[in-house]
Amino acid sequence: MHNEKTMAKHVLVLNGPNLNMLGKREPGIYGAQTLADVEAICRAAGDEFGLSIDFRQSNHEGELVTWIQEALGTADGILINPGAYSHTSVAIYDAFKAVSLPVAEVHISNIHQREAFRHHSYVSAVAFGVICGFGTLGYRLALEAMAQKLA
Ligand code: CA2
Repeated sequence: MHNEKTMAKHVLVLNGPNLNMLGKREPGIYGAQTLADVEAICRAAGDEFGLSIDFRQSNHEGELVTWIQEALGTADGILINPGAYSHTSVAIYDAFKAVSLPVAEVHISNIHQREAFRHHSYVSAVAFGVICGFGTLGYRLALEAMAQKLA
């Protein structure tokens, strides 16, 4: 966390289950870019918008909850693509409620164009904004919005 106006704001970028598979399977839905490519997009956006980026992925709900809890006092905001936990996890919702940091939610695919079970996200209720369907560009757009939010 940075209180000085001149210091870069610190954003924790979290990716949920199976996002480590990006670029390796289902390119029709998620595109050809890998998670390493997404990290590079976030680091470039961080440089452009004056944010320092901590980029992580986990397949484990509890690990994501722990990272959200630890963000209290260490991060200024959280960008999350919660993956399938978007649609199931009250635990992640509760963690965000507990830390009350600004949250931006990103989905690579348009979840509203897909199966009905993907149409609801618990995280959306605690996010200041939600982006879906713009592919990996959504991460960059969300970081621009986060920079404005934290300015
Ligand atoms: O569109 C998104 O970003 C999602 O959060 C991706 C999740 C899905 O459960 C959400 O409904 C929408 C799944 C990520 C799985 O990514 C894969 C990538 C390549 C191959 C297999 C899975």
